[in-house]
Amino acid sequence: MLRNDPPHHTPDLFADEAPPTPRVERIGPASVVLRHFALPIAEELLAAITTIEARAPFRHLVTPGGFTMSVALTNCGTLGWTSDRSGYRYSRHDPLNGALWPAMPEVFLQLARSAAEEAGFADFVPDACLINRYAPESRLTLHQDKDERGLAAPIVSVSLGVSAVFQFGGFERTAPTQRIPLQHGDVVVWGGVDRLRYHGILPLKESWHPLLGNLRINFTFRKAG
Ligand code: MD6
Ligand code: FE
Repeated sequence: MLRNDPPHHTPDLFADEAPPTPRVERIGPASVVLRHFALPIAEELLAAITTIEARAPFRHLVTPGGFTMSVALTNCGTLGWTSDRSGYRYSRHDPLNGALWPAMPEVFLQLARSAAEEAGFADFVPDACLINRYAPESRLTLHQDKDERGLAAPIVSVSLGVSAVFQFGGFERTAPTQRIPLQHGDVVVWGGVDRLRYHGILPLKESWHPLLGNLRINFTFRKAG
């Protein structure tokens, strides 16, 4: 503001806005949302995903119970998560073509490590990155992430594109859930005592993001092996 503004000066358009949300929001004893943490590198991340999906396309997996998931998934890293009628598992090979999953880009590794560190988990080295793509109405019902061997390591989860509502529950499916809106660039980190909490994503609302149209992409880094 100019110091000698006349009294009738047009008010600052932003002066009445709520203060920006805190950069770090604690959602559990060992869980935080790092608001906009990935924003500066969002376009670099999306370019890397384009390269990954050229080799390992997004697909709708079938659950052991015979349902086709509404979310489309691919992976990068040494281990990839897959599902079919015989169960959920981590595999070194993409079942679509038998090839190794694409390598984890350096920019992914650095993001995972720095976000984990910001949340108090030093030296996080993920070996698996699940990439989920949501179209309008896609959802992820409440689940626990328990197929990983490395339950001591945190999970780092990055949201890009259209906003979604994340449900963060307890240790039983029926426990009450917090509803946390996740926006483009937000990163969730959790581990420790929260590592096995139920969580999910409510059906995606039709909406528009300049970089991803009506889609949301989420990727989660884990130590699976
Ligand atoms: C999603 N995320 O945000 C789904 N799992 O689209 C997850 O299922 C998830 O965000 C474990 C840890 C963090 C997550
Ligand atoms: Fe999960």
